[in-house]
Amino acid sequence: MRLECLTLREIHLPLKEPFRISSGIQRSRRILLLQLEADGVAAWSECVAPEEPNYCSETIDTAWHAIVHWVAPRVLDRSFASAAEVFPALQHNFRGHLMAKAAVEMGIWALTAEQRGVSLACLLGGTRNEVEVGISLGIQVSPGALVERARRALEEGYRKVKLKIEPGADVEYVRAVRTELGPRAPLMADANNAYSLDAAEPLLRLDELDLIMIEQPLAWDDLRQHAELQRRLRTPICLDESITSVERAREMAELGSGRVINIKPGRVGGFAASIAIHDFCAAQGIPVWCGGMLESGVGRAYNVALASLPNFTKPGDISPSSRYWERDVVSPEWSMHDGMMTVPAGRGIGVEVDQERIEQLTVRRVRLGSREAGRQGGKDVDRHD
Ligand code: OSB
Ligand code: MG
Repeated sequence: MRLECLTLREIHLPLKEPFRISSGIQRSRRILLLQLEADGVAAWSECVAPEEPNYCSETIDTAWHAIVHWVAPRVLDRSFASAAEVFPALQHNFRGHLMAKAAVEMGIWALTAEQRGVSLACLLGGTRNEVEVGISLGIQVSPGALVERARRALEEGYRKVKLKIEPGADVEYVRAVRTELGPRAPLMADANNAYSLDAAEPLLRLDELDLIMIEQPLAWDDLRQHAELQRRLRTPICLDESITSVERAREMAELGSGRVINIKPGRVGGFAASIAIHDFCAAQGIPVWCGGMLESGVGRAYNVALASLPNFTKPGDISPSSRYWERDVVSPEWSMHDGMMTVPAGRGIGVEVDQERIEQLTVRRVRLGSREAGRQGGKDVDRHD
C-alpha cells in the first residue's frame, strides 16, 4: 500500500436538533473529510475532531494542521506492507493528535479493503453482520422533556438509551426516566467529566437507579480517582475520554478505574489501537462498545465496521443517519431495523459517498500528493481560509 494523494475537505452539516452535553452544545457540525488515493483505488474517511477543545485537546482546526504538516508527510508515497504498520509509523516521535492520525490510518485500512475487494468489517476481523444500536440523548430542558425523548427512543427500537447528565440535571432527570419507562428500560448515563470525587453525591444516588453503566463521571484524563469512585459504586463505570491507548486500558484494569470501555477509534488513533484495546479487553473479560462523535455517514461506516468485532457486546452510539441529519452525505443512508444496523458486506466502507453534494457543502479544501511535491510545497490549496 502506497498512498499517492490525500485531499482534505471541510463541510458544514446542521444537526436536526441541538446536542447538549456537560462540556458544551453543538448545533451544527464542521466535519473534516479525507479522500485517499492509492494504486488505482480510492476511499473516503472522516476526522472526528470537534470544533472546540472541550472533549479532548484536538479540534477540527488542529487536526487539519496536524494532517497537512505532520501526518501526510509521513504516509504519502511511503510503502506499508499492511494497514497495521501505519499507526506505529505515526506514533514514532510524534505525540498526541490521535484524531488527526486516526483519520488517515483508518482511511488506509479502507483503501486496503478496497484493494483486496473485501469489506472493511471483514478486514478488521468482524464477526457479525448486524450490530445493536443505541442512542445518546443530550441534556434536555426538564426531566419531563427527557422522559418523552427517551420514551420515543425506546418506541423506535433503540437497544440502549444514554442520558447525558451534569450537576443539576442528573438524579431528578434519570429517576424520572426510570420511573416512567420502567425497571427494564436499558438506560445509562454519561457525565463527560462533570463531577469530582469530593462532590460525588449525585453519582452515589444514581447508583440506586439500575443503570447499565455510568460513563466518564470524573476528569477527562483521570484513572486514579475513577478507581476510588468505582470502589464506592456498584454500577459499572465506563471510561471514554480517559482511554486513549491500550496502555491506558491496561491501567484501567489494573487500578479498577472502570469495568467497561467505550471505544471511539478516533480517540485512540485509529483501528490498530482500537483492535489492540478490543483484544486486551476480550482477554480480560471487559466488555466494550463503540462510541460516536456525531459523525456523518462516512465516519459512521468506520464505527459500524469496528462494532462488528466479537467483544463489542453492548449497543453502540451508532444511531441511523436520520437521528442526526435531514440528509446524510452517503447512500444508502444508515438505517435501523428492530434496533439493529446491518454491517455492509460490500467492498470497502460499503456505502457510496455523494460527491456532488459534498462538493456543494465544501468550504475549504487542500490536495496533497507526492506528484505535486515540486509545486507549492506539495500543496494545492483552494479556498483555504
Ligand atoms: O461523550 O460519547 C460522548 C458526542 C460528542 C462528544 C462526546 C460524546 C458524544 C456522544 C454522541 O455521546 C454519540 C453519537 O455520536 O451519537
Ligand atoms: Mg462519552
